[in-house]
Amino acid sequence: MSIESVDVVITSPGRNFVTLKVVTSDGIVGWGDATLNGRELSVASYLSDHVASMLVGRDEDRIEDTWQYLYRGAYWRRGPVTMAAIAAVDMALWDIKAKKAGMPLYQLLGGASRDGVRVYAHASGTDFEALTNAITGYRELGFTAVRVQTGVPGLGQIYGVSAAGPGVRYDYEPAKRSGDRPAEETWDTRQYLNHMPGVFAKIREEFGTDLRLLHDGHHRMSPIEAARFAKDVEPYDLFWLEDCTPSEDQAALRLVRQHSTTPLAIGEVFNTVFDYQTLITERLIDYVRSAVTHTGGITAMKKLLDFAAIYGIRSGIHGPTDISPIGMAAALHLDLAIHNFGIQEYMPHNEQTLEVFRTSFTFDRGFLHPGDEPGLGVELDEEAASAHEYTKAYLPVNRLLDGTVHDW
Ligand code: GCO
Ligand code: MG
Repeated sequence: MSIESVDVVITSPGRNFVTLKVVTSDGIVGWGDATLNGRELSVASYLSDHVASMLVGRDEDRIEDTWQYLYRGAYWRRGPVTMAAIAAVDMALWDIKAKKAGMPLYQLLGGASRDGVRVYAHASGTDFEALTNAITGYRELGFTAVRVQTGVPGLGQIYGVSAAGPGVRYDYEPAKRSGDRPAEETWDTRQYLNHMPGVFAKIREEFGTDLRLLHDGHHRMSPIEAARFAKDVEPYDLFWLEDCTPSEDQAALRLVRQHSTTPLAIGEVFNTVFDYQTLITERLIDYVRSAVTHTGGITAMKKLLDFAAIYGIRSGIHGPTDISPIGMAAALHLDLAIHNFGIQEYMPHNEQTLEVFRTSFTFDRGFLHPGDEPGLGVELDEEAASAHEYTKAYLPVNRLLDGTVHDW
């Protein structure tokens, strides 16, 4: 048996997704997520122009060999485009292998280590009232953990805050269909640092100590600013502070660690285990934030999480809406199987997306399960997908008040 065809499906049910379809000579279909937000077509081209023809005729069971063939074989290593392409192939091959075994993927990864996967939702609001409405809404839905982002007085629309006003919002979506150029946002770290700790104080007063609270700094602070922030919010018991500094500077977190016990999470823009070498071996983080889709797939992610486990570091796999339900399924199977699971991000996809990608996920009082269908448990409906044409969308560009470009 061998791989017979490899195709790329691009669809845009409210947002863009790139999916790889691998079919074997005996008709088994495997799906992989290759979505790279704002740069989708580059991964689609990498796969259809350069990878597809190499896969046809290969033994679909040789997953590790295929991974090394694409990673080492390209000579040019790492980077989000390459690693998203490899991830899509890897996921599709694991999907096929588990379908052949007649088992949900997590069984092949060692079986379930827990009954369900604790997930966190995104609660946001332009002001405190809108934010508390969102938190209350998520608590009523059963969530035990929420990420909190809120507006900063004096700044306009900023990262992580739904512009749609009070209430529970499922559809915060940073990629904007803004024509040929990205939309722009404004930022001022000083105003943010002065505002945010007070918000956490009020949330603890209002909601008590049970609720797990997370926060995303989205790479905007310098090391010394991040150290101050992590120290200021220490009394409010954050589950984690994410991406407090620009992540490529691994040594920056040494300073943050010296000043605070607030747990740190980083890695959604990383692509390989090498991006974590200092962070993990020096125990500078508590949670690994990579997406399976952007880190070379299930094969690479399992190795990364096993490496982290040796240092007592846990998983916090990236799961925003720009990871397709296929990438999310890959995360859930890993989450269920590994011992060093921490938490899983969960931004539910909109209804249009779920009509294109049929999942078998179940949600029960704050915990997700990938379901027990053989394989990843997600099937793409190609007819439904073809109704949604690709539409260019970009993540915003961020500027300081004086116009200087800043990390978004
Ligand atoms: C998160 C992330 C996302 C990213 C998005 C970019 O923690 O969920 O920061 O919201 O901004 O995935 O494509
Ligand atoms: Mg993030």
